[in-house]
Amino acid sequence: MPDLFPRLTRADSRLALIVADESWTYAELAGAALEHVALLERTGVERGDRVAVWAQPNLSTAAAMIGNAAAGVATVPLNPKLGLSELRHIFNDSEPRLAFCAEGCDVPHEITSVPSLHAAHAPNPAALPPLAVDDTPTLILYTSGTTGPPKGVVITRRNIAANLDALTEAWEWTERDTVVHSLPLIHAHGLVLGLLGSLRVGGALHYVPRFTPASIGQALVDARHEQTVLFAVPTMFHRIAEAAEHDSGLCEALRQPRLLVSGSAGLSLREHDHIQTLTGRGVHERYGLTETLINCGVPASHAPMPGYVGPPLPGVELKLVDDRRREIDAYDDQTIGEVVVRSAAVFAGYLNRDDATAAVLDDEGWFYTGDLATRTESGAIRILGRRSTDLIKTGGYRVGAGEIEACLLEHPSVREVAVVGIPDDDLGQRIAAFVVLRPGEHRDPAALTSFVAEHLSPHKRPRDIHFTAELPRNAMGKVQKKLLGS
Ligand code: MLC
Ligand code: AMP
Repeated sequence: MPDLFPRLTRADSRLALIVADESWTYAELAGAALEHVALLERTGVERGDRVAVWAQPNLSTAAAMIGNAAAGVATVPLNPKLGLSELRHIFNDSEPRLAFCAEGCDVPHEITSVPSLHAAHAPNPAALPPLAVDDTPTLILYTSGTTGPPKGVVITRRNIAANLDALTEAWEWTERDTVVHSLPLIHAHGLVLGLLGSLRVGGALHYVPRFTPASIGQALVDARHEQTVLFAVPTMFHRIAEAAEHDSGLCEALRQPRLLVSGSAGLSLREHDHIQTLTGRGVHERYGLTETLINCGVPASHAPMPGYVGPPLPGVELKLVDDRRREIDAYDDQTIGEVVVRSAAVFAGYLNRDDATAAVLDDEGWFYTGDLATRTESGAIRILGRRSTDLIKTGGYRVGAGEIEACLLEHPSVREVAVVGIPDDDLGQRIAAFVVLRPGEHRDPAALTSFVAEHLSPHKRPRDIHFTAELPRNAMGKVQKKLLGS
């Protein structure tokens, strides 16, 4: 029977996870996960339920997520910095039976409708029973749309296995690899690829709890006797490259990994060049979405392809379509179409949102990404932008303009607001809000920024606030966002 995490079933003494200065072997992780399974039983959590897990950088967090998966319980990972409004929405929508937080970590907010539990799992060596690769929901990943609050993307065991196996093939990823990363454990990148990916291939993950260029450099130095692979978003590569300009040790550390992999947003040609100039080696890009996991990637056997995210991964069908969803045949790297994909990794739908699912997933299983791209003669994809300007990618995080607007409209001083993404060398896009104040209110940009950071998450806060007497509107009264911030 196909098993989601074969090495946790074998449970040997191979190092599985390092978080800060603590580490567990596969056997220890399996034992801790089984302890979590027992805890679920004691608290009455059953197969098919959902359990929220505060994604604190801690070994017990990983044990809880694996334990949930083993018990047939879906994990709802929670950003430790979530604001109360967003947390309320996630809890109301996903109705978790329990919220788990690793002992010693702060739970930022208490919501009394959901029992909350702090625990530290013990690494007593054991073996996990096999986890059948089937359609059991395993993760509910909350992600933004253009309007409304974030939607819960239901990811199954089969989605995870299919995508990780495709990446394993493309990247020649094996148990000899140690992945180094510092991505939050709440999204496809850090959680599915970074954590579950390492565990599925039977390699190790060296998790860096707090991203700085120096902490990544140190992790690479610590792992210098291993074969490493570095995963990061473009903002991280940008900051690492800037720091490496004055740090030959960091340049040297960047030369070590078998692969440097960038994703979650486009890595600019300038950044590719910068890293190549500093280190003499390039970055392999891959492209995906929460709903589809990873669709394209430059194979390890191929040189990096600046500007391109590579061909579709094995098992991923990809087509480009026009505005009316008609297929475009061109392989000329010029004709632009929307990327549409079909694969075993495509999600099982949005939780409680059949309407939203139907809008992006057709009857034949094709998922409409909203991303615009061209395709070369050899099938390599070049991502050029998104259909909607209301989806902002900032620091690799997807943020909906509508969600920030709705939040700011709750602030007593705000009468009208429009949010846009402005090109930014560091963040890719930075969130900018154009605000019309109520009469008599005074301009306090810091108060508005903090309002969003506290109600939603800090990464959703506008970096620029522009006060304006009115918003540009067309004859129909619709705000013309193209006229803002350009
Ligand atoms: C600042 N802070 C505030 C604040 N202003 N807090 C409250 N109120 C305010 N007004 C605090 C923050 O809490 C944080 O605290 C600190 O300032 C810095 O926050 P930030 O500015 O938001 O972080 P930054 O340094 O810009 O982070 C950059 C980054 C981050 C690259 C580390 O953006 C990141 O981790 N990105 C990864 C996103 C990701 O994983 N995406 C994957 C999506 S999946 P403190 O305490 O932290 O200092 C996907 C699919 C695919 O896309 O293809 O992969
Ligand atoms: P998310 O839902 O956070 O996973 O965001 C998915 C979006 O990130 C995609 O729809 C793309 O717009 C963007 N994205 C991910 N990887 C890349 C990449 N390598 N190049 C360009 N855009 C990317």
